[in-house]
Amino acid sequence: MTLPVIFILNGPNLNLLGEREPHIYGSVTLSEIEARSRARAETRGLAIEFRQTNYEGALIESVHEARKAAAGIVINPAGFSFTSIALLDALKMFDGPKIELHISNIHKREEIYHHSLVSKTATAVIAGLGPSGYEIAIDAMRMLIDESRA
Ligand code: CA2
Repeated sequence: MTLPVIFILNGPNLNLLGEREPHIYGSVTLSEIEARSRARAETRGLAIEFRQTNYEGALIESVHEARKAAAGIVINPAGFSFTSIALLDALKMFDGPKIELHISNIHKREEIYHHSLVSKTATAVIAGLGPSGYEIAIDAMRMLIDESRA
């Protein structure tokens, strides 16, 4: 039996995680987060497609691809959260569960980080749990997929 696939999409600058601002984002790299996500997905009977891009169009194309290939999307849109109506529009066209994820608690930070456009279409939002948020998002995605099938 083929496992449901979850797309885990990461936006701009997250490739540099672990290199700067450890007081906000921690010292874990995105590769380490990917490895932890793979291990967690395996225990939950899910397959993952883990991607990072610094380009808005590439992120949108991954969302389009997910419409055919994924049972759910976990997305850390990073800076595009606050600017991209195009990303919001693409996510609106994805019918399955969508979890918006931020490593930091965006609401505790400066005003420019308080209004995510992506939240307007997200099934759920996770913020402030650090890199563990990815593993928690995978657990939550398993629950949402099971609920949608019940
Ligand atoms: O907390 C998050 O996950 C964010 O989505 C990260 C974004 C920021 O614009 C959001 O407000 C919250 C920024 C990612 C910056 O990535 C860095 C990588 C290395 C060092 C510092 C930041």
